[in-house]
Amino acid sequence: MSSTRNKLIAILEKNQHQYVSGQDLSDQLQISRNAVWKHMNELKKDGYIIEAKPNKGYRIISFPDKLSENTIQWGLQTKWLAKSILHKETITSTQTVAHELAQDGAEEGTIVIADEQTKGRGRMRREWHSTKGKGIWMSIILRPKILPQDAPQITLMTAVALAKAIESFLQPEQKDSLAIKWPNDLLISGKKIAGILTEMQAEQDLIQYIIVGIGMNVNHRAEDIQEEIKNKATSLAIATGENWPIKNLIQKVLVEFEKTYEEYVHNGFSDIKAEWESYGFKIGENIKIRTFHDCWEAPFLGIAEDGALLTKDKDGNKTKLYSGEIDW
Ligand code: BT5
Repeated sequence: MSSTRNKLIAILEKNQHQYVSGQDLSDQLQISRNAVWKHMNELKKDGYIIEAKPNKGYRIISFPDKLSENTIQWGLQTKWLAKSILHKETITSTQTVAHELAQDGAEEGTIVIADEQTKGRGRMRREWHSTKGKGIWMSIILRPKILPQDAPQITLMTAVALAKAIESFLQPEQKDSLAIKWPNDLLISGKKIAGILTEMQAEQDLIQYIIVGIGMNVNHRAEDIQEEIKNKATSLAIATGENWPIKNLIQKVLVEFEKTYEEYVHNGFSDIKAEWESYGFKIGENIKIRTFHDCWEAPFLGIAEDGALLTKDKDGNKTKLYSGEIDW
């Protein structure tokens, strides 16, 4: 990715309603006018619509809807995350491809993102619907120095980052509708808009890598949501009545993810726990809990210092749950 091009986009974005002369651009970017022209052509290939008027200069008419490595990276305010991006229009599962890249030594912060997945998956091999161009289907490669048993905290940390990113686009009166459902779902008005899948490759006490998969329903209309999940799933567009700028949302997700992940790696889980609980769905209420073998109703008391769900067992004794589901 060219940092010159990144600066060029920033200048055009700042001057959206006026022309910027080729000379001005060439001075600001310290490149020849011919080089400015070449960069403009590259931008056009990526879907930017740019007007060029003799004696006036350049003006951006519209930004591309389509995603590409370039459009995600331009204007992205992260330090290390997504410096390496693999974007595909169609992919089986971004998780599967991210595993392959990680095994081949891809560095921490590499992301795999697609417009559509043909074999998107949730936990326990459940299917994850990934409608083309409507959502964020992305996997992040991480190499944290934490113990393998702490890896589930990465799911909770990711949920906090996603909640913050989404919240920054919501109107004040919409913010209360957003919640994190333990352990890996984001809900809006009680319906699922995002799911997180954290997968790990580890040897004894050493994590080789973690892949965090993020699936988020963004611009689905009601008819884009599959029949079998309609009663439980929605999209940001359906919930808010507006189309969302997917590229900007991806960039915000990446920025919040980087911040929250650094906070977690440096300070541990305790700060994240408080933030998580501020979004926690049904804390203090009775919930239906399902584990592999069992199903019961008990109060949701919050999450523990290590991220486990705090509740009561069937005999009313306080207990910690590390895996399972909450029905809602
Ligand atoms: C999850 O699993 O919620 C994790 C989903 C992770 C998806 C991402 S997309 C990028 C990356 N690549 C992948 O292949 N996966 C990751 P779980 O908690 O098991 O929930 C799965 C259940 O959610 C399904 O059984 C359906 O009931 C429901 N579901 C499927 N697709 C959905 C969607 N698009 N929106 C809301 N709910 C959905």
